[in-house]
Amino acid sequence: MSAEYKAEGNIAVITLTNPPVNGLGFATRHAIVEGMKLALNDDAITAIVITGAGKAFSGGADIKEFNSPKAFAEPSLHTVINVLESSEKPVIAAIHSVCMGGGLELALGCHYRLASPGAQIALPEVKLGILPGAGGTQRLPRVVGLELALNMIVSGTPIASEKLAKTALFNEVVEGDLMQAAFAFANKVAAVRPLPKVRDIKVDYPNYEAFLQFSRNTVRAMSGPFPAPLKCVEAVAAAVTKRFDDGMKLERDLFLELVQSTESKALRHAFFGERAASKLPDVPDDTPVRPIKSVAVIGAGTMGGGIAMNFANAGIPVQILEMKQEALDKGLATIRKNYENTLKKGKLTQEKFEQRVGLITGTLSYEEIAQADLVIEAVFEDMGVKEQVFKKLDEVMKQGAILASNTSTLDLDKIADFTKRPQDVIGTHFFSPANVMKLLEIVRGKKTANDVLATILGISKKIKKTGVVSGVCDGFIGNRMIEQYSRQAGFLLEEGCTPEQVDKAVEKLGFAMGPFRMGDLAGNDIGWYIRKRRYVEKPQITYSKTADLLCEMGRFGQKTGAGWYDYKPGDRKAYPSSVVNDMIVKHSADLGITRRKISDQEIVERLIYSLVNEAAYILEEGIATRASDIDMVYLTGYGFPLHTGGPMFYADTVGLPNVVMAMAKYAKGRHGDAWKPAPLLARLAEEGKTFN
Ligand code: 3H9
Repeated sequence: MSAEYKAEGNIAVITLTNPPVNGLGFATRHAIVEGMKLALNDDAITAIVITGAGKAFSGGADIKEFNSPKAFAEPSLHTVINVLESSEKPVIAAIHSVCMGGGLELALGCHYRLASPGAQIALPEVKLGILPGAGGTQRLPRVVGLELALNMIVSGTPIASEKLAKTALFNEVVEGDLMQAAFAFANKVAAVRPLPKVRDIKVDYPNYEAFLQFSRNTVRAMSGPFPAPLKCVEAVAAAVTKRFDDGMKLERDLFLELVQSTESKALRHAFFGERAASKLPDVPDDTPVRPIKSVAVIGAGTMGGGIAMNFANAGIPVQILEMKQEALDKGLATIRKNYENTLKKGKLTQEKFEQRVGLITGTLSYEEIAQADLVIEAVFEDMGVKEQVFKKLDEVMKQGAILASNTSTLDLDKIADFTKRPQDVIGTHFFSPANVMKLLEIVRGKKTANDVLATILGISKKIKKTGVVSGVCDGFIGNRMIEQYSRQAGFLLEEGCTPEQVDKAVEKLGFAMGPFRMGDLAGNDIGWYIRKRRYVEKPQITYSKTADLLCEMGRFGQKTGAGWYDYKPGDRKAYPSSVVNDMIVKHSADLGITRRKISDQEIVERLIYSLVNEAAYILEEGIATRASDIDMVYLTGYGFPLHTGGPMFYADTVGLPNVVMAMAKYAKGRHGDAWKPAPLLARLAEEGKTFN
């Protein structure tokens, strides 16, 4: 049973008991209906209170059931709500903590609703690419008004219950004991007949047509590739333009359409992917964690500063260590400026500004950071420099401190072995700008202790990052894959594309930025530096020389005012560059390549399938724990379009046999060796299976 029935004198109490958030799965729905039968058949019962056990009233429909027949098995959520609404005895919802989605729809089917202050009230279905499908779009406007309901449904943002106290959503917002208040209320309304039903309320909104048209225009402009927001407007509109039952039918049709859409499946995949990423099969949930009350960051550069801000934002004091006073002052001034900009934009209060700036201090002495619980090194990406830093950290840091490296490509096991405590060493690879980007790649060394991993996974949540664990390999998950993508981008230039054509093709799919605009933003010299190392270490790997030629021209990107594109002073817009395009054409001629017209489809396939193939190796080698971890890396760190669900989910959607078939075609072209399918990919394609 996922709901408990109990009679407290003349009041029946149905308590949802489906942890963690009392999702309204099949068993819970069934148990609610059974509870209602008991209450209605017992003459001694005069009213029914519905509430939730634990940390939620209800988080809504059980999303895990969405792809199974259980989602719509009877009693469906509609049936449950009908049973409540048509009950001859008053039904009162006692709401606390979380009341979302189907949970709120269930409450709206009750005759009365009481809430504790601070309860999060939302219809967040749009964030999963669907719309409230159990009457939410029809009932919420009837109690909070058309405008507020539309905002809540289109944004999915939770509102604290006390802010809705004046609306007809709640009969009371209760300061004291919720259940006691619910019993008192139940006794008060026990004899009321007829019982109030939300469906009977009329939505009153003069000039609703103008408002709805304005909403359609605004939402259409904002929703990009996602169909759900506009459908939400259509469904809410029906609450004012149609009879209740007709509005319900429209809502149902739109819900069924959206729930099948790839965009919704992708968003649901990302929802569960984000939560799965924090779990490791060999690190149990009850693994002890080390307390992190203070942090030190080595290096006050852009990366170090950004990393420090994350901790200050979470209320944790951070020391930044630099070698020279000048560099330290510059770093601290940049941080202050960043916070000042946020303050000016009104996104930070003066009090928070001062608190955060006050939490970040500077030092020139390793001895002064010795007591920090966690130290993160963000120095130059060079093994010799890392060696010096880690030997020093090993010497000065207190026992039990976690020693983390922000390396993006170097061998973490080697770094760990510079110390006598490799079990305390871990990689924390932040993405630039580190105070903005969601991804934190957590690199697990061979000797990293489980409690160190569990601590960093916990800290990543605290600083609001999506933490994804990677094993040690060159580039870890993200950069190892991006190398294959960059190689293809380079080959495409040699064969006939311009940087603009390549960028536009993937940006049309929804990428935040194509590879060349990205290179100009990050600095083309970084890749150049890495390739020079590779030319020595891995001479068997081939690269297009175009990127080297570009760097030899001094075109490092936005920071030098010129890269793959031209830039004008004070303007970040990328202008196609005739100098670069001439260089590319000449390079093709030097290689004896006849340039050809390349379709957008070929560009997209080559870029994405090169990521997917490398990812299949990564998965098979156990560098990534699961395919959805790889998707989370790309969705949160590399601007991969959310509506596609990440590279692995995208490949699953296209169909792995189709991916392999396209790869076979490209294998016949130049650098065909890059297109040999990874064994895992080949096997899954052959068996008709998917990554996720
Ligand atoms: C809906 O209602 C459709 C209807 O309109 C129509 C139907 C016909 N189902 O986020 P957390 C799990 S659609 C299943 O870390 P928090 C989650 O996976 C639904 N599982 O906790 C995780 O599991 P695990 C509309 C769910 O305290 C665990 O709970 N509702 C659901 O930070 C803890 O999650 C939503 O979209 C669910 N509905 O935040 C609400 N919700 O431990 C989505 C959570 O195995 N949920 N889980 O990894 C949330 O926004 C947050 O989870 C919530 C709690 C605020 C509730």
